[in-house]
Amino acid sequence: MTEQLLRTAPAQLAEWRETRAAIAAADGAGRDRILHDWAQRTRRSVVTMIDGAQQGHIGGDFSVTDILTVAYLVALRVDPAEPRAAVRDRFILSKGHCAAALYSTLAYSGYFDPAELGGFMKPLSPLNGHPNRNKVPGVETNTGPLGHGLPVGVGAAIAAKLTGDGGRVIVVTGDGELQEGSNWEAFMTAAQQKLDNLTFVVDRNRLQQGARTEETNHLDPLDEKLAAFGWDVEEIDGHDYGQLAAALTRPASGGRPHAVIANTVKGKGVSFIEDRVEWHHKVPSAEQVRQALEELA
Ligand SMILES: Cc1ncc(C[n+]2csc(CCOP(=O)(O)OP(=O)(O)O)c2C)c(N)n1
Ligand SMILES: [Mg+2]
Repeated sequence: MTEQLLRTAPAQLAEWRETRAAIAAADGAGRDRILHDWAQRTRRSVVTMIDGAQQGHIGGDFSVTDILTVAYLVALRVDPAEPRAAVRDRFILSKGHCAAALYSTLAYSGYFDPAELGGFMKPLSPLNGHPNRNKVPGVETNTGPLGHGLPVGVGAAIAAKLTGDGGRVIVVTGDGELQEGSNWEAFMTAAQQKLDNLTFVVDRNRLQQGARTEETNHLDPLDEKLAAFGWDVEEIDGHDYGQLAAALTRPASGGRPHAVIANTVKGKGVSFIEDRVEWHHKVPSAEQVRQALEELA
């Protein structure tokens, strides 16, 4: 393995641990407030990173931010001080074009110093446009070419079953990404292998690159298709922290893998970016950066 350029950030790690403990101790409204504040900071970070790099995928970053937030602050049993601990849950962001949201989440969880986020997509920065497990601690597998995260997650879930270490795997794909046939092979294999330690979340924002999913490949009825493939399926509001927390911590059930259709808004949180196809990878102007940061304050 290549030597990691990024190291654990102790102060940030302490903040993440305190925040997780505060969430665990809070009532529903208190938990939602903490998670919302964390997610909005992530979104502001994404805006700043994309502004600095003058490239990125802001719409998909914003739709997946709440999912990432609940995964790392509530669901995953991980230790950012030991990203390669032998026993750990694994999170795979298959829609790797949304690296800015993942990097921000990892940095604010203490995997590395948030100051590094300023290097996003700059020459020699480990924070490439797509996540690389050999460069960024916390990244479990390289993604970017769509359709690979779920098959890798199936393999990780099989490995956890073989070792019996109790590890769980969460994979997030885009909805346009489900046009990749490799996902459907993985759906079949996961059911065949009874991977009840695998949770698959689809970021169902109904937009892909350049079009609505409905115009290209409508996917519906996605719940019935996944159920027919042998999965336990639930549909949630992918911006509702309570629903996300319940879905991402649901205990293994009867040998069936778990699918979560998370209905989201691409560009969530900024009025002029929400649900607009051009914001898949449009870069905000200076004035739009100012307005976005104001709306996310
Ligand atoms: C195999 C592959 N084909 C094409 C692309 C280019 N690409 C990057 S993002 C994207 C659209 C993805 O849409 P979706 O999965 O719905 O993601 P989201 O809406 O969450 O951004 C495409 C086609 C790619 N990364 N990989
Ligand atoms: Mg989409």
